[in-house]
Amino acid sequence: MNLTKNQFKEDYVKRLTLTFAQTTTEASLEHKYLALGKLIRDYISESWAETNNYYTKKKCKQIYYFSMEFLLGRLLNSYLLNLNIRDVVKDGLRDLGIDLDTLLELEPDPALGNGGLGRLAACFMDSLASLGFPGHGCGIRFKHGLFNQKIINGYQKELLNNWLKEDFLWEIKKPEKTVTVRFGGVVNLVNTPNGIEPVYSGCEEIDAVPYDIPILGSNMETVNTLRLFSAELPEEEIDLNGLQKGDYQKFIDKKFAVEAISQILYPDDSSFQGKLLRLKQEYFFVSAGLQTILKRYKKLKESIHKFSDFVGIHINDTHPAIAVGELMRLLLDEEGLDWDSAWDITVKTLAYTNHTILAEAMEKWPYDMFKKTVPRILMIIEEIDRRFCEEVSKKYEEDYSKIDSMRIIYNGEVRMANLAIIGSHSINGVAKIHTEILKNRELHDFYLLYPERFNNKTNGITHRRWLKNANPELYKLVIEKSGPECLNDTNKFINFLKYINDDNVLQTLDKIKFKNKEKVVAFVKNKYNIDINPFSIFDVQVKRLHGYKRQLLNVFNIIYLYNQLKQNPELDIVPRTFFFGAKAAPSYYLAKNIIKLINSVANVINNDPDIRNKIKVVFLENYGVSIAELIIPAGDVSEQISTASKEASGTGNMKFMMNGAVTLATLDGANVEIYDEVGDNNIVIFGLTSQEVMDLEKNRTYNFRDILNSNPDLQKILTQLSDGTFSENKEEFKDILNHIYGEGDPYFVLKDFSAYVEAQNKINTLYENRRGWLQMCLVNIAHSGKFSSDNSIRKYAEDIWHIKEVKRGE
Ligand code: 26V
Repeated sequence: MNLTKNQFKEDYVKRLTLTFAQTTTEASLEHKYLALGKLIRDYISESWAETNNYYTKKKCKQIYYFSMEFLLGRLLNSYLLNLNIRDVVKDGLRDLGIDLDTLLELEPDPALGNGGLGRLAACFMDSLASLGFPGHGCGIRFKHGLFNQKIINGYQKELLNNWLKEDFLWEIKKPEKTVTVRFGGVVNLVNTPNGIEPVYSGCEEIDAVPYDIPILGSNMETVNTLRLFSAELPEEEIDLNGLQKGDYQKFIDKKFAVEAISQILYPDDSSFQGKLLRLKQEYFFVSAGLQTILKRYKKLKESIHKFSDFVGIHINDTHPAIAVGELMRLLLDEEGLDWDSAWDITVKTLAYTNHTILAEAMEKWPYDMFKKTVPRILMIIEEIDRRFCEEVSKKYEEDYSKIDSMRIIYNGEVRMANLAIIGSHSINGVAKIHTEILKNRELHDFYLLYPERFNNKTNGITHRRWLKNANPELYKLVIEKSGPECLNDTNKFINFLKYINDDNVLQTLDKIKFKNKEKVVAFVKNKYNIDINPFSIFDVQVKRLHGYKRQLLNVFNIIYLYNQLKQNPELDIVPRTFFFGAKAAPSYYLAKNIIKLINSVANVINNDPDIRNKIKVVFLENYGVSIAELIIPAGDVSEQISTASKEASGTGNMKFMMNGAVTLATLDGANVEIYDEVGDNNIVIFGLTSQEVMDLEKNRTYNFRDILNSNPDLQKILTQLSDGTFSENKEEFKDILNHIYGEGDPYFVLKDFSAYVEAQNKINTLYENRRGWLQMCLVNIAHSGKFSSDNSIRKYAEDIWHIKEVKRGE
């Protein structure tokens, strides 16, 4: 937008006085922040209304991205950047004696997601709006997001996240757009003059109240909407009679049970537990979202049969897969369509992305729970299942194993992935290798049945948040050197390659990285009172803590290095700081035990004078989007070391690459594609391939003892886990030891250990050649544009959603 400094100052001072009746000198920092936020909200509002009106007027096909999680991160700086007024605002505030960066730090970071899946949804929202696509988000307004992590004596403690403690600046409540969601009760199908109709009795009705957040595009034109629903007790349900009799407890219990639905985000993204509240959350937002979409559609006055020409709905993993049943219900029961027409519309409207192949994360609801909670939806799913079995048995005659593998209801469970696949016209994986595994192994039978539905859409990240916002100096350099065409097309980052031999550019890269590292040094000193060396290699593994991500492999190498340095303090290595950031699901004992190990190892190493500061270990508490924005720009080595075949894509890998780190990786997920882009000389690859992993798993031929018996270094490390080296309590690391000795090292940590140590040595050698290293960084940055979520979204738009960019005024 066009805004002069003086205009901004005038607007700002006015906003501050009108809202808080204070001048800039009297106002508290909090009020200064709030006034700025409110002003920016004003700037956005007009375009927001215009965008919506335009979409309706032009009857644009609109996409709704249904996701249980949106991990947005702070929004104020993104808004300023996308409005293109950040510099003006910064200067204007400075004139008024206010520091913008201090205000930015006051914004709460809404943590409405667990990890990669939720962050991807947020990146996609940004790209949709920035490219001018009509695409919105739909989810839950959790009162409490992902827990805040505290580390106490090396153990993770979970504290309640309370991001709504102060008003959230960016949401607008829309009570008039409330819809009702129905749970439980009994449904009977009765014959009426209008055909068969469901008659409900004894159900619970809940209000789904929308809160809208504007998603502002960098094109300074599009403002899409993220609509999050909050669960409330309908006013009619408040039993005045009961209240008059003084029966407050009943009322309070009821209110509590209803509001529970949007109280808190489930913090476990690693194991499915079949909890009733979770099922209610899923149906709650899906039903609310679909009802809202249908209401909007009615305003277009188009035939319901054309629904999928105007609406596309995307299912982010299986969490919203119940949409298949709910959309059928709305079309059959509310719109009065016949089964075949309803089914045709449903399949044409829905598309599904798979984000994991881990068996323990698959959503399979107990039949009885499902029936009790959403009886009408179960009836419909049973009919979908019956028809599906009929279709498959015609095709494959009596091949029951095929039918069993694909049908929805099986063994007393409702399998949500099967439901999503059968009810969607498109099924995609999130990296090439992941999609191949889905087609050839995990979903092979479905692939044979519906080959045309399967496609790959490699994940991406928004360079606006992960470069422009998090690493502004590097962004400036890339744009300055690679040309303004990069602004709208990150694929042009490749022009940066021209500077591979330009010492000035290489030096500038070095300086920018160093400054970013200094910021981290100051942060770590201030927060943990640990001194770290900005000249050391910053080796970073930040992601959820999970067995398959193998933080344990990283720690084992650190212990190995420690042992080496103890034996030979003269050992010539480049000083290294190992950073970890990771939250463990509260009930994931192994993961929590690994966190304790990292902290115990850190404690020993950081305080051992023999080590002479050659290595340090830092655990960054409460890893989330904000910490990511600090540490990723400072990373030299990006640890992407999952057991091959297990990480669907990974997106942290792309963020580090874009910020000029060298990836140390297995050939898993999108690492494979990063490798294909930068070539063998600009990435360090090690370890089992996914085929090898899958073969070992299939043949059950892996025996960790074979490795252990032939590797004294590993034997020593494992012994040290129970001999008092890292904890006085010799039982301290029993979950880890059981993971190896009891479970047999399911993620092949021991098997890949030697290869990893070798790869780490290679990193050390490569880093010693400063110029060579900087050239690798440059190559990585230049190729990173390929992994912008703008590219991913363009492909979703073209292949799956069939939508076009909208330019107002055309
Ligand atoms: C799973 C579950 C399962 C049990 C109930 C709660 C819950 C909540 C979240 C999840 C998400 C698991 C799937 C997931 O996060 N996948 C990640 O998706 C990223 C984006 O595609 C991808 O980069 C990561 O590799 C993949 O692990």
